[in-house]
Amino acid sequence: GNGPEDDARVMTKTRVRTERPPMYKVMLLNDDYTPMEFVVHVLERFFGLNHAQAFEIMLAVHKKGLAVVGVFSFEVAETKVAQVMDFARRHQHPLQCTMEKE
Ligand code: TYC
Repeated sequence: GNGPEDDARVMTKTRVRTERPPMYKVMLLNDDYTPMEFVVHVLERFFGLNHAQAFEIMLAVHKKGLAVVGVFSFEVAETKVAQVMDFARRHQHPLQCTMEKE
């Protein structure tokens, strides 16, 4: 019939959470003073790039003003940025490294 009990079923399905955590682009910025070899060294040391890959990214930053070095979880990205900024500061180079949500 059409009694009040007809619409009494309650939706109980819960959507399974399949979203991935946000990822963050780590970027290097160009400047006029940091030596090219220093940037290549940074890329090898903190991003595990081989010399050819490091040189390629350094040149891209030099020509375009900035480039994405890698994409990481928030914690890893934050650590990379801090490591690069600290290393650059200790060597008195103005190299800048930033992160941005993808
Ligand atoms: N522009 C710098 C130079 O000519 C090299 C450089 C490349 C600096 C990349 C920073 O992120 C950078 N010495």
